[in-house]
Amino acid sequence: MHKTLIALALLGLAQAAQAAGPSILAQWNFNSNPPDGNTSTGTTTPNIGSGTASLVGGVTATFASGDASGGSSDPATGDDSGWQTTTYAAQGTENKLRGVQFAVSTLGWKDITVSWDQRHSNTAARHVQFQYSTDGTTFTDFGNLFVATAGDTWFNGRSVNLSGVAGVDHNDKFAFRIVAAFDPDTSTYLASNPASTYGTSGTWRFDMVTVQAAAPIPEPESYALMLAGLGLVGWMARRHKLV
Ligand SMILES: [Ca+2]
Ligand SMILES: [Ca+2]
Repeated sequence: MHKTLIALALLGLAQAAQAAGPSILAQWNFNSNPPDGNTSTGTTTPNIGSGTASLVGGVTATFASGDASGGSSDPATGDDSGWQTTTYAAQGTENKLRGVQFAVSTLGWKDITVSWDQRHSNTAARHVQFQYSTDGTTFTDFGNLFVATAGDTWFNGRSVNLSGVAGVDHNDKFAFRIVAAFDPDTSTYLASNPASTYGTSGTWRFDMVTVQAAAPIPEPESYALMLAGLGLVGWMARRHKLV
């Protein structure tokens, strides 16, 4: 009985310790797997975890270099692709209705953060809105607009922290969008390069799209084991004092 309790307690504590760190639920590096030495080929299948990537509105996509124009944070060399998107909305239309979408189950996890690298071409939209969904169909703006300060430039490590946002944790319908937004002051798209004019053929290129959870949501059995462990420690402490 005694040995069984100790074993259970150790198991519970070990599980809790093992599960304590952050975990990547899904990541897209868009690189061909296996590498083929050609950055104009790639994949929208995640390189870590599982999820789906799709296009929003009339946006079209190909693959292009993740190393060019300063490069993304992808450590891959030789065959580093990014997801090259274009065919954005005509000037003055479809605010926040064109971009990219990713769906990733957060079942069993909490405190979700999303990060990504994004290259703006000179004529691509300057303003970027992040949106999330808890049902996979209705999307809500989250956070401030990201604003490009130049064109033909990668902006690496854009991120949003969805900790505490209702419905995001432990949800197999979680999804998010990164969409082109009007300049809030003029209700028109501005070009990423201040010297350029916005155009529908401007491109946004994505790389290292990463969904991370800060912590798992412990299973009831883990709680029970942890409580058993704590109970045992208390019992041993009391016993020690009495001796
Ligand atoms: Ca390739
Ligand atoms: Ca890449």
